[in-house]
Amino acid sequence: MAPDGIKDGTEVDLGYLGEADATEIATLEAIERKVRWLSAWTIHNANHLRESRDGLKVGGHLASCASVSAIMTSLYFHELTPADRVAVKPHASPAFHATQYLMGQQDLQKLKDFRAYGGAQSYPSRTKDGGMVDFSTGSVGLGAALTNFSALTQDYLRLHGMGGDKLPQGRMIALVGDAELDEGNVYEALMDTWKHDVRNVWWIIDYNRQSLDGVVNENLFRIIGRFFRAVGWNVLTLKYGSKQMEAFAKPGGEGLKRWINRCPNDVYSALSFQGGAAWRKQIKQDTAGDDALHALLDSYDDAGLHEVMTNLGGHDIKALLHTYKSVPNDKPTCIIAYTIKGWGLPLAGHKDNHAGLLNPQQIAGLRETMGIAEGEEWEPFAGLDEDPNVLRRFIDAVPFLKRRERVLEAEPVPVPDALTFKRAERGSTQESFGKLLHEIAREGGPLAERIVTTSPDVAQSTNLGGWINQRGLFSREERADEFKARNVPSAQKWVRSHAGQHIELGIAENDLFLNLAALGLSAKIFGERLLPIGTLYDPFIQRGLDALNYGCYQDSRFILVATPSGVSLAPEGGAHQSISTPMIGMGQPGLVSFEPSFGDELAVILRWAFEHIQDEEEGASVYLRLSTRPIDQPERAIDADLADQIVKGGYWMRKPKRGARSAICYVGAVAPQAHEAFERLSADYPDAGLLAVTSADRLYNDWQRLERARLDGTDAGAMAHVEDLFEPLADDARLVSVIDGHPAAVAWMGAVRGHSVAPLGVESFGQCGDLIDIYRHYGIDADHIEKAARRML
Ligand SMILES: Cc1ncc(C[n+]2csc(CCOP(=O)(O)OP(=O)(O)O)c2C)c(N)n1
Ligand SMILES: [Mg+2]
Repeated sequence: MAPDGIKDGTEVDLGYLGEADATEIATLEAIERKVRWLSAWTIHNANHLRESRDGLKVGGHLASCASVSAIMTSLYFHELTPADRVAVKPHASPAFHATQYLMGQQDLQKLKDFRAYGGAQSYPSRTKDGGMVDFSTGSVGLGAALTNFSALTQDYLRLHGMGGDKLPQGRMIALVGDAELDEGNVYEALMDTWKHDVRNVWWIIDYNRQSLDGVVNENLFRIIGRFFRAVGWNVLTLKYGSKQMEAFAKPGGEGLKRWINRCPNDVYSALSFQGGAAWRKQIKQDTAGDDALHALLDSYDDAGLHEVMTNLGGHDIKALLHTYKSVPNDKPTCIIAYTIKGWGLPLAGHKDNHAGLLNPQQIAGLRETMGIAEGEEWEPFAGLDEDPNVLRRFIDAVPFLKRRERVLEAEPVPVPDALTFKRAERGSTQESFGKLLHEIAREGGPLAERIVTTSPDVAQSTNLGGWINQRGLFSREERADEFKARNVPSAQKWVRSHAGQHIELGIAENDLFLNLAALGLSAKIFGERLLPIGTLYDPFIQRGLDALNYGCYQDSRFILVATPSGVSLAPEGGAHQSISTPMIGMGQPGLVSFEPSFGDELAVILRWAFEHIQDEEEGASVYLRLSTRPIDQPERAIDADLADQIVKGGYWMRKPKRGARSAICYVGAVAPQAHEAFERLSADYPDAGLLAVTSADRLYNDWQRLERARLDGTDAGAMAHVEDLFEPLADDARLVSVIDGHPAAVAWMGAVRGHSVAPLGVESFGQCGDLIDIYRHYGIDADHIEKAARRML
């Protein structure tokens, strides 16, 4: 009978077990032992055998690895195809590296250097470990959620016909720790990707019922299972291993199954730690009078009973393979695989085992149980009965290794020499952004085709409307704009189709950043380049900051447009003001930030950004902090030199005379205040300068890169752009810096040539009012700027 896979609502039907290929199962079981051993030995080596130079503990998560050794083995050595991509739960890193080592994809030295400089990373990392890692993990909940968005990216590419036939439909698979489902971002992701009817995602939950601090709540997973079903997922619960299934079929077996199902999580964990005699005592005590069950228990010795009781489905290769086969369709699938944290190790089930290590006696004991001779600990196949040549051939033939190249490449998308838009006499950077995208959409061509925008319910209020009107909303379900169809006047055309190029999200900034992260990895994961642009309100960067950091950490490439920002949204009020985001822009690795004042500057920066996010070697993601404040726009032609300086981070709007003793350096929306103060000041001090800072981040990093080269003696006498800029100033010149944000983002400029600075900016929340009151309140109006400049002179 062909197994239907699902029984009792969600439980996987294991009635098929006799059908599995016994030789393959035995080989996979042998490999599982090596994965478990090698992760234990890697961690032991790092903690006990490597010299500690700093006295710090090294750590590693032994119990978390043993919990998933069978799941990982069944995936990598059987189930995965080259098109599948995996996010491995962070603390299973050693187990992951063991699988790669056995596959001949990881160097022994990297294992020996686990958690050391240049060694295998503590948590799987795309950028540090290399192409074998599909998705970095570390911050729990994010890796799992990223697979949903990566599946959405795959759907997007397929429905747009990108990649054609050569784009295989892989499964985006997350190997998830059960406590990761405490993270709220997980549910945000499930909701948003449900709206997009995403396909080909699997989450395999390592249901060991333990987190870091201890054993988790019994009933939690009932709720979690319901949630998955509510958002249309297949939920397969894999509870029992094949040894347990065999026991259940014997006289007394029903009673055993009943006892297991009623056993509280903490008791099961504690007994897993205590072993055979404790199981026997507890079960007998709880089932007085069930002679058949007691006879069944007594048919096992202590070791045998322990083996059966800990043979949960997630440790049973046969059961796992069948579960994968039972997945009924391409809908997202959650497999809840019961496991024991620390399975097969002396610390199995102990509530404190999260960071637990084995002592030298324990590791020696484990080595002996594994049949490994001293000195052969790193040998891939030591201690196995199977012929090493047969094992090697088996591994070389696994489907996962059919294509070894995991990091794909895509042709760069050509970017025009200049981006144009209709200049207005007055306008905000946000408006200019909308116009620029509108113009790109109108012109069409490769750049327009490869841009994909996304926004958490603020597409219109961040001026993406013009773009969306022309390019449409992406949707699996084709749908006309009902308002338009009924001739209801609206400036927005929301036509949904496969061809749409805007992915609308719910109000979930974590989802925005994860979606950007997934879209921005498209070239490397799917071999098709997308140029993602995400828009949100600047203050809500902080809402999704960890997800933003996560995207940058794996070197995903996207453009982030954050608007409105600062206090310049004045009447919108304090709760929406962003103050520290300029510091985030500077402090976030993998993200270059800009805050232009004028539309023509933005046009130059955006053009550069499209190239920069495609630059494999030197590139990064780009963050544009924009404003809704309309200001007078300069009438000028931007030549190549000025464009270059705008991209480098700053230019003299009014160049100081040589020996000038004063300069005002402004950022973004406060340009008019800086200009006004400068006009007043220069009446008395005609030498003074006015510096437009388009990117404090670029100026700072360029300067620091050179400073480091000077320290290392590797500089070639070059000057940083900011050093060049300040070169005309007198040694005792003083600067006033002004920004609609935290002043520390620019205050460092005084250190470049030893000038003193009056840093003006916003340091507190959160008044609403008109710009006149608000700028005065925070001391970033023309009067304050002028006063600060004069006081210094
Ligand atoms: C966002 C975040 N918060 C906290 C941690 C620290 N942390 C690492 S693992 C862990 C517990 C994870 O438990 P579970 O997901 O069940 O994994 P297990 O070790 O049981 O497999 C915690 C709290 C983290 N890595 N990320
Ligand atoms: Mg757990």
